[in-house]
Amino acid sequence: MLIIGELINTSRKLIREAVEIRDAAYIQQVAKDQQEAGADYLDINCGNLVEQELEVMKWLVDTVQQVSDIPLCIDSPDEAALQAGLCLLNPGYRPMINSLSAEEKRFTSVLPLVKKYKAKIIALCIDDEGMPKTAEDRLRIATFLVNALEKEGVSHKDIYIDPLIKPLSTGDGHGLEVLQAISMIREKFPEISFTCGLSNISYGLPNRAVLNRLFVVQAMTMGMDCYILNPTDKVMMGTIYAAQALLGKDKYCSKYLKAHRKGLYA
Ligand code: THG
Repeated sequence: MLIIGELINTSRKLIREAVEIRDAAYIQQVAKDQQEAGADYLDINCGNLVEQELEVMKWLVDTVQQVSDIPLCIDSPDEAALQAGLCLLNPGYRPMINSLSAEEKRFTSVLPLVKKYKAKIIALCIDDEGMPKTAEDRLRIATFLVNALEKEGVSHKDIYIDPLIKPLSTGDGHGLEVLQAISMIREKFPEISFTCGLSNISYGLPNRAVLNRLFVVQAMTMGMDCYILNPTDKVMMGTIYAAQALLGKDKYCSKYLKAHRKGLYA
């Protein structure tokens, strides 16, 4: 299981305010909190600051790297912002790029960055026809993505397919479609990974935490092995450590026990 900490995102009010006054100490505290909570990567996203995105991306990467040595996941809809963040990263680890998709323009513009930075790549199940509707749509788009990336020399092990989670509030089938898609794609490509922005599932509904917590386990049961989420949520982290052990992915329950000793979950 790989955890990508989602908290450094300017769509969050506190982060946006800290960015506006360039409050490095606050950003650095959020980075340290996520690292101590067990994050493997830190997502860096300022995509909603369109005009200033490049400058803010550089500042965030620089600010975070002063206090944290875990790998960064550079998250932007804009290729220039991805490049601006990637070129500042500490050498010595494989960064993650979030993301490319099967949209022709997006695929061709982000692919050179994947190669240049030897990055792990999150590949979104979206193509020029738009958002996927069914599990079959997701399988078709994922198949295109994995084959196209493989042709360009990207190893299956470095591909993280994001099946694209849509809010359950906008369609009764939006949970099940994703669960079916994970299982179908996993069967076809046993070596790839999956990731997703988990909290999309509960958008627009009350008591979001219970939906997020159950969906985490359902998706893991189908083969999800990486999440973009808030790692300081100890109840969520406990659910993940427990599910991992129960699914036979944690030899001698050692990760479960270690995280327990460190007090990482409730
Ligand atoms: N897939 C991929 N990348 C992604 C997403 C995805 N990156 C961005 C996003 N989705 C995941 N990251 C976040 C970061 C913060 C929040 C949600 C997702 C968050 N949301 C608050 C909430 O849900 O209540 C609202 C914001 C606030 O706090 O004001 O915190 O799907 N590949």
